[in-house]
Order: sequence, then C-alpha cells, then structure tokens
Amino acid sequence: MYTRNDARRTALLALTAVSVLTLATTGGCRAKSDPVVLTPQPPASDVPTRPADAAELGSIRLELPQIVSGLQQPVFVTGAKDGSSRLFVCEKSGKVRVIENGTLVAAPLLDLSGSVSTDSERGLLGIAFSPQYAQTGRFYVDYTDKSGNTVISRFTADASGTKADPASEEVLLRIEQPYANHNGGCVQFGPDKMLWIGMGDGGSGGDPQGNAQSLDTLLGKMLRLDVGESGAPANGEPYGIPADNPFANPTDEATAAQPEVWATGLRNPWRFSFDSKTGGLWIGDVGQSQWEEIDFVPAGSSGVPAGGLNFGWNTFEASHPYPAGTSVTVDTTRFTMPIIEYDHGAGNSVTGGVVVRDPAYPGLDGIYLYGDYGSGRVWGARLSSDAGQAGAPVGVENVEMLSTKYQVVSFGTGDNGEVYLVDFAGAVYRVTDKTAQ
Ligand SMILES: [Ca+2]
Repeated sequence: MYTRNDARRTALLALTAVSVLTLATTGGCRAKSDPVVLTPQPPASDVPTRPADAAELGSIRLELPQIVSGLQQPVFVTGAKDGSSRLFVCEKSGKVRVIENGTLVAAPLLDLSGSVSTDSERGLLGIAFSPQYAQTGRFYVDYTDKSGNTVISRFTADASGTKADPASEEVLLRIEQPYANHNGGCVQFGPDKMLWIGMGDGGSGGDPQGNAQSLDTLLGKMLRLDVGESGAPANGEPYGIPADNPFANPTDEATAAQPEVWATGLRNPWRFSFDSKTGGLWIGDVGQSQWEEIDFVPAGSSGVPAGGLNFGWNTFEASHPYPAGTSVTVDTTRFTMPIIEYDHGAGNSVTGGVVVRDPAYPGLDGIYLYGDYGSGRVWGARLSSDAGQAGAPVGVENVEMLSTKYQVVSFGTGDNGEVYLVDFAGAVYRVTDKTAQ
C-alpha cells in the first residue's frame, strides 16, 4: 500500500459542506444556453469517417426505458465483460449491486458500507472489472475511507461472479484528500489494459493548494497504473508503473514528479471513458463556477491516448482564464483545451458519458452521450473526418438529445455494448433509439 502526498499531509477538514451532488441547482434566472464546440480539434486522421447513411443528430429520438429502480444513490453502472450480461451498480453508501435479467438482486457483489465515508462527495464512487473477470474474479474500486482518503483497491469475487468477500481486499493506493469534495472517483481499464484513475484536485474551491498544476501530487490528475491485467506481471508491487508513463523516470529531482501521473490540470474528472472502438479518451471535467468542459484525446496510431497532457485547471476553467477576469501570463501552448464547453445557463456539473457502440442501435453508433447533473440535459457529440468542408479540421456535431428530469450522475456500458444512464435519485435507464418507430 502506498500513501502518497505525505509531504502535503494536511489536517483533514471536517467539512460540513453539502455535496455538490446535492447542491446542484439550475442556473437561476440565467437564459438557457447550449454547449459550444471549441478549437483546437484533433487531426482528421485520428477520428473515424462518419457513415454515409448516418442520421443528423438532431433528428434522432432517444427514449429511456427504466431498467431498475429502488437503488440508494447510485453513481455508476457497468457490465463486467464476462459474458454474463449482468450489470453492476455502485451505490455511494458502499454497496456494489447486481442486476441480473433486468432484476435488482438482493445480495450485493460487495458491501463496503462499514468502510466508506459518505458525507459530501465521498463514498464508493467507481468500479472497473478485470478484462479477464470471468477467469480471475478480480475487480477494482475507488472509494473514500473513514478518514476521508481515496482508496484504490482490488477485490476478488468467488466463482459465481456475484459475491466478493470484503476480506479479499488488497489496497493498491491510498491518496490523502485535504477536503471532502473533488475526489474524482472513476476507474477504467484503457485499451492498454492499464488501470486509469481520475483524481480530483483535492477540493475546496479554486484549487487553493495548486494541486492540479503540481507534479508532486496525485491530486488533479489522470493516473495510469499497471495492475497486472495486461497479460504480463506488473513490474512492481502492489502495482507497476507503465514504462511509457510520462514521468516514469523523472530526471529532474526538483519536480518530484509522481510516476503514476498520466495527465495533469484536471479539476474533478468525475466520469471519463474510452471509446471501445477507437480507444479515444473522453473526460467530463466538472467546472468551478462558470464553465463545464468535455476533453477529448484521440488514441491515434499508438492505440493509446497521448500522455503528458495538461488540461489547464486552475490556470483555465474550460477555455477561460481562471479566476475570471485575469490574464494568463504563461505559455498557453502547453495546455490542452476542451473540445466542448458550456456555461451555467446549460447546467452546473458535467457528467462525462460514453461513446455508443450498441449493435442494437446502429443509428447511435459513434455518438458520445454526456449530460449534466444539475439540469438533467443530455447531449450528443459526434466527430467525423468528413463533416467539415474540404481542408477543414474535424467536424464536431453537438446537439441536445434529451431534456430529462433526472439527476444525471453517470453513464455506463453493458456487456453487449448497451448504454445506460444513472439517475442519482435511484434508477438506471437504458438508452434506446426510437427514431425509426
Ligand atoms: Ca480544462
């Protein structure tokens, strides 16, 4: 077990702050606004060609049939890619629930209720299954412990794949959290079978410790660990550092760069995902008080999204200098700007989504669905190398596809590519295409 940020040991503040998850309100009396597409965009060679028969996004009619209700503050849903077609749901209070044949099973896969703190944005926040879950039973969770620290642990399920003993826990990483909010919480296996972890900036507001722009902390970062799921043993215990991590061999001692870091400059990347077809990385990074953003990194020819990027926070909030009204005096070319942003007339807490690759709904293929926790709106974005004029950069379509009454807290993907939306109020819905009916 590693404990990072010892040098930054800070008395954990017993914040009584109400969670952003519950603070979310609509944009008051502001006029309703919509997301906008920004430049720079990825090179056309890095995105797929839009199918010739693809419908205009604005003509697609989505419906959200309910799969289950009765969940307690669900924050994530996913399949295990084990061929079982089961779904697994993280409840913030500490249980991983199982959905089998459309029914919520009483017995959870895992119950960490006694180990998790749940105030503010703390709790059981994410899960990622081993790419060989059917054989290994291994899965990885991100939760906040009783001391308020982020814990990344591996558990092992029994042969049924539906029951894991809490005593099977192997703590891989513990990260001290100075404040109760901005814990990130999303863990995903990338196309490289490495474990990617989204870490918030530590919390409070405005990143007062400057964590996101500091290389000597894991806060405000995307992390990438080798947990031994790639087919080769990890080159370290309890996890290895992939040799191509940008700070795997820091040469400048003064930077004290942490080798787990893959990308910097994130505020609270609550939800991120990889396109299962292209490997592209999509991140929803929750904004401070004015701007929400979607970041995109194509996998490109390497098959793995580029490392070492700096997504800007807290020098920028989305594409805008932060704090508002200040000017940026550093070299701005070292920052990667979002591909899409919106102001708080459209919502107030972005929920990064998934790229739809559901064989049941080919009309949705390649659409990145994302939403907003506060406003309940759901947007679709689609990149194509041929949607723009000749010689123009990549075309980016982005339209509102649904306006829901839900607290859109997450999206997720099942074993067969089906896409789900999670309502924090307690339900999971499937994303379906009713355009042709
Ligand atoms: Ca940013």
